[in-house]
Amino acid sequence: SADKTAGEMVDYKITGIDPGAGIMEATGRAIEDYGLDKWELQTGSGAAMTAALKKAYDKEDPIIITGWSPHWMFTKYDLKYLDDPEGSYGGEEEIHTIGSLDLAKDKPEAHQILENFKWDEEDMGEVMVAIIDGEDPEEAAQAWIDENQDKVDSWTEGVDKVDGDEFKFVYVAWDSTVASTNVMAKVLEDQGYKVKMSQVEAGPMWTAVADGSADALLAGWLPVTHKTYAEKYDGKFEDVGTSMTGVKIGLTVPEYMDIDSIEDLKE
Ligand code: PBE
Repeated sequence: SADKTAGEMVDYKITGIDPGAGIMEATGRAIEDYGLDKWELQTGSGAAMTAALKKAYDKEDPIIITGWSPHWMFTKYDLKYLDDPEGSYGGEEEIHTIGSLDLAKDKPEAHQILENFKWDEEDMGEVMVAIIDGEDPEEAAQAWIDENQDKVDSWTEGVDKVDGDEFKFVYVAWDSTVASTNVMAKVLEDQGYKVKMSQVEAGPMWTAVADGSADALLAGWLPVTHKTYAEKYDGKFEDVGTSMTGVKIGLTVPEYMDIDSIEDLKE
């Protein structure tokens, strides 16, 4: 009812994702920064979170989730970020491509393509929405490439083809990362690489690139989201390039909820 506080409406529960995600660390920080002592951040997965969101949204029930953009959830539902006056979630984030220290020397062609790789929220959104609408990730990636050959050509222009060299991506099953990794896997395959994609958790993703057991990851969210990982492995990876700017993380609620700021959770 209208006189309940946000906390009472959602049982003081924030629906989170996998524990290694940077947004989980940022949410722990928000709980401290805003003095949300009664609140609990629940861990799960991106898929479990969007399932909970759908269930709540269909009934106009209250829910508070850990959201990020680009994400298809902002296309499918009317959602808003809660204001973050304390800056617990940083501001504008960027998505960086992180390579192993040997990448430039061992696989210069892939390194050049990854350095050139830049796209925008709309591009990634097309791939993400196709996947959530039921298309196989590989097919969704191929369809996007077919329709955006100019953009792909600008990444590969002047780069020599290779002959079956192996290339290993590590990625986490975040919908945004599934989209980018599938697209770049296809691009590198077209260049002649034999590409392997290993799905892991966030910590092991950074570890694999830092110890050289993987060549690259496409989901280095900086400067805030993955700051802890970037500092932990400082000097053990190459920041190859920025694939997208103006991305964001934060607490997210349906528009029909009558709160606007993380400060409103204190009541
Ligand atoms: N995310 C998507 C990740 C980075 C990419 C926002 C869920 C995270 O929080 O670590």
